[in-house]
Amino acid sequence: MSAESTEGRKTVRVGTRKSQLAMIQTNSVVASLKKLCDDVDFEIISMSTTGDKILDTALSKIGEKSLFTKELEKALDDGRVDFVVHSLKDLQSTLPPNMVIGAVLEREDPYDAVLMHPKHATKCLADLPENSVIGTSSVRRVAQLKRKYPHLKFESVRGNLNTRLRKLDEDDMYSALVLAAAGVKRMDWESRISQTLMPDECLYAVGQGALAVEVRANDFDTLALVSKLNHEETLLRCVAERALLRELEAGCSTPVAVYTEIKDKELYLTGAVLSLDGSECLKETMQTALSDTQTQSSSSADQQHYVSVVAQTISHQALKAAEDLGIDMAKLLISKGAGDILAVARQQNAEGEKK
Ligand code: DPM
Repeated sequence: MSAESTEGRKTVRVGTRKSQLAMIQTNSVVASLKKLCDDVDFEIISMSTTGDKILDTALSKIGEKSLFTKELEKALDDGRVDFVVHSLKDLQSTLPPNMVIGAVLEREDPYDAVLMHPKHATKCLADLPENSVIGTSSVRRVAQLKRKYPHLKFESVRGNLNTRLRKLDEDDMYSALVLAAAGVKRMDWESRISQTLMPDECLYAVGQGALAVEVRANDFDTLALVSKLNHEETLLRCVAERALLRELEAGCSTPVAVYTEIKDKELYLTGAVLSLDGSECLKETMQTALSDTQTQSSSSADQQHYVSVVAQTISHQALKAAEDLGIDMAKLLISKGAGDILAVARQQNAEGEKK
């Protein structure tokens, strides 16, 4: 951790993107930490990322990985900030080797939501006229929704959430947007949600709705501080989801979708891999027992990573079971042809990029 002030209080510097949503998320994490430890001061340092600057290209077509995280990770690496708050779904399944996820907070609503143009306010997707245009840059959403709603068209829409909502309301281009309900709720726009997409029509993205705190792997003081924020159930679900993504060697711009649930100490994972046009869809569900018999050894020397997540206070058996579930799901999907579907999707994304 960083600078100690004259009164012996520590100041922890927190990195964040500049968008309103990112600021809301970071402020809420800092507010939670302040409640848990009153002897630490926090300084929020905001910055723009590549993803914020390139607004005219579909996300899936920008070759660059870690679009929204790279500049922040650089600041973390340089020691300019002590931790960074992210939407977990924006964090790659493999982080730089000296970075870890030190906390995963309780998940907000993980589903996707439909926000209608005011003139369609009372409709749902099924009621929209033929060829209505739905704004989303997510290949995952497009692939799934094309299957369910073949009468609709899908167009990329970029920019932060404020920009997108303005485009929906003021341009006549889009009949509706599909956005993560979590972001919409954090922005206090819940009243704009006309429809929430349930798992039978649209599975969510890996990590969607959960916030994560990224820390330097060797900064044990900050790790100890932020670990207080962990939400065990969210963390175990997200470890399984991230393990699936990592094992499929897929990124945030590939059509991979999930659903997870913990019931009676069993973790359930539904994973899906789709072709970009939705014509192909592999979908499987598996489960594993989360035994909680083992207690922790909390020596920082034997720090274990589970898809870059460090959680000293959560049973390693449970973490391992969650990670293995994601890996087994990837193997099952690959045995059914997921590798080919993803290879074609990657190829098509790359072709789109050249045009
Ligand atoms: C990632 C995707 C999107 C974001 C792809 C996906 C959506 C892109 C788009 C990986 N990151 O979901 O299939 O809508 O064009 C993002 C949002 C949030 C985090 C906004 C959103 C807020 C919700 C959360 C962008 N990242 O998805 O509406 O914290 O999970």
